[in-house]
Amino acid sequence: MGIAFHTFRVIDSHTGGEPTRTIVDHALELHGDSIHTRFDEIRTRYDHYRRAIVNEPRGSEVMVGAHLLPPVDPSHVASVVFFNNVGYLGMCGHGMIGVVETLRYLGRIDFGIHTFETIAGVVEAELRSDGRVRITNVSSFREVQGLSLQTRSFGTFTGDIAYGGNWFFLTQADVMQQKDAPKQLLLDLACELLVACRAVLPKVDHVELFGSAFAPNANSRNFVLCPGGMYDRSPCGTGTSAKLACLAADGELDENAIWIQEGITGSCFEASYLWEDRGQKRIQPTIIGNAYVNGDLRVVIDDRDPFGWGFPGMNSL
Ligand code: PYC
Repeated sequence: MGIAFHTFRVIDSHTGGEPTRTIVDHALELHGDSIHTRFDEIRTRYDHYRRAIVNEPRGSEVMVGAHLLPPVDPSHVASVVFFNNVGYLGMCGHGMIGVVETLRYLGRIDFGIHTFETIAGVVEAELRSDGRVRITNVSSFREVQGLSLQTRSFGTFTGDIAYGGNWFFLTQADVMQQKDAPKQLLLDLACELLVACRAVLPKVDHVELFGSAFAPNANSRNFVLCPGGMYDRSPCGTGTSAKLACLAADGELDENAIWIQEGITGSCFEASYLWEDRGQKRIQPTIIGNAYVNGDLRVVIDDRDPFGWGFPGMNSL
C-alpha cells in the first residue's frame, strides 16, 4: 500500500526573540473577493494548516504562523493571515516584520515600501537598507480609560483597554520592577487579569503589564500575554501600538516623538505615531524592528500520523 505525504514549505524567522513561521508555497483554493471572506474560508476549511504548523508536536504555543497569500487587490504585495495555537490574529507586528524579512530572504521584495492586506486592515512596511523593517500599523485607539479589575490572587489593578490591531488590557504592575521576576508569576497575574477583563469586555484577548525599562534608552518594559496562554518574547507590535494610543490620548507622547519599547526578553522596538484623527484620539503607529530568518523547512505530513496535522482541541484562555 502506498503512503501519502503532504508537503509544503515554511520559512521560520524571529523578531526580537518571538518566532514567526510563514507558509510560503501552499495552494489554498480561496474564492472570496475580500480578505474577510477569504479569512472565513481559511477558518472553516483550512484550519488544519494552522494546527499543523503551530501546534505540537511540530510547533509550540510560542509560535505565530502566517499564511502568505496572493493579494485580493493587486496593488498590494500579499494578503497575510496570522494565527497562533488557539486561533487567528487581526494583525501581528512582530509577525509582519518577520514576513517582510522572509520575503527579502526569498528575493521576492527589494528595499523600499510595500503594502499588505491583513484582517485588521492594510499595513505598510518599509524594508530599509539598514536591515530594519518599519511598519505603519492600522489605526489604533484607546477605548476605555481607568478600568479597575479585581484579580483572584493579586489584588486590584487599574488600566486601559486599547486597540492596536488586537485588543489589550494595559496596566502598570509593581512586579515588573524586578528584573528577574519569574515568568510563571507574570503569566499567572496576566491570566487572572485577562479572565477579569473578559468578564467585562470579552473581545479583549491580550494583557500588557508595564514597568520601568532596563535597556539603555528604552522608555518602558512590557510583558505581553497572548490569547493562547504564552507570552510574547518581543515587545509586541500591536501591543506597542495600543500603548502609543494610550500615551497619545493622555498627552504623554507627542506626535513623531520616539518611544523605545523594551520587551520582557530585553529586545526593543522603536515606535512613534502620527495623529489620524486628533479629535477622536486615533493614531497611526509606526514600529521599527528587525527579524532574522532561522529556518527554511519542508513540512511533511504523513497520512498515517495521528498528530500529523497537530494536536487538536487546544483552547484559548
Ligand atoms: O507583535 O503584534 C505582535 C504580536 C501579537 C501577538 C504576538 N505578537
